[in-house]
Amino acid sequence: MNTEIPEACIQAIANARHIVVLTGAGVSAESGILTFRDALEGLWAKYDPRELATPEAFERDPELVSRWYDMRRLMCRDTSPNPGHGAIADLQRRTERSGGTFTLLTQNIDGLHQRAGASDVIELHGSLWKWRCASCYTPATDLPEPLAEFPSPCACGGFLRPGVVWFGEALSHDDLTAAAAACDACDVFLSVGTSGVVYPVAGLIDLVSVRGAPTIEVNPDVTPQSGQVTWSLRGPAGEVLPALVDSIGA
Ligand code: BJW
Ligand code: ZN
Repeated sequence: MNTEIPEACIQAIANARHIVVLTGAGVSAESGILTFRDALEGLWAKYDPRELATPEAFERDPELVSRWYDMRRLMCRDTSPNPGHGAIADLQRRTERSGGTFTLLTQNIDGLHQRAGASDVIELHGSLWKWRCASCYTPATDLPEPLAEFPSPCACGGFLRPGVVWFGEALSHDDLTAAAAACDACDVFLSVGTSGVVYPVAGLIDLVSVRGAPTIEVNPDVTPQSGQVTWSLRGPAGEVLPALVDSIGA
């Protein structure tokens, strides 16, 4: 790995009593999950994900939107966590073993952090694995893989939808409050694989920066936050994070 990790960055993580990690689609890229802004492949190439991830799209074409999310659900089922997910889970274990606090915030809906062994993950944009009725909100259980019908009906006459947060929808108040409280209290904030353009999550880093606490970004590309963070580690999460965690002796 060519990315050099500054010693001060390693020490900031090694000495922190409370670490917040915020992840986005980039952490799952090396598991073969397309990031949100990647062009979709094959059958789905003609659709813009930004236009499918809305309540209006589901209302207009529930079959199309159900098929898209079900395709993604199966894609996530059929892949595995990568070394980036593993390093985050290792860092959580190391931090908690030594009596510290670790808060893992993710915008991802794929469940790969949990499969890598992370616990208490705050899924700010929901989960592909928790569907519910769009009309009566009843949670759906034992969904077939793939779904049997597109869209799948609820007993109330409504349709099932994925338990994710679409554009224009509110994030869970409790999750957002917990995320903000962690950002207000942490000693170091690590942002991994997010383009940093989707609010309110993109604003969480400001709660850390304003206090002068160190912030770290892991991303192969420049983001709107690159000029603001204390350290920008340029490279893929699956390489940078294991190197970072190794260097603190987790
Ligand atoms: C790698 C890598 C490797 C690649 N290693 N890295 C303030 C200003 C302007 C607009 C707004 C605002 N506040 C709210 C808005 C509106 C809107 C918004 O933010 N719009 C912007 C786009 C302008 N926000 C909302 O609508 C939110 N709701 C809201 O504000 O509600 C208000 C309300 C209050 C009360 C009542 C009602 C309403 C909701 C936002 C929900 C976003 N949902 C989605 C879809 C989830 C389901 C699904 O996946 O289908 O969440 S959108 C999509 O973007 C998804 C992602 O979680 C999210 C963030 O994307 P992410 O994770 O950053 O991925 P990418 O693809 O953008 O970037 C990948 C990155 O990885 C890149 O940087 C790569 O370089 C990098 N990378 N390989 C490391 N190997
Ligand atoms: Zn219903």
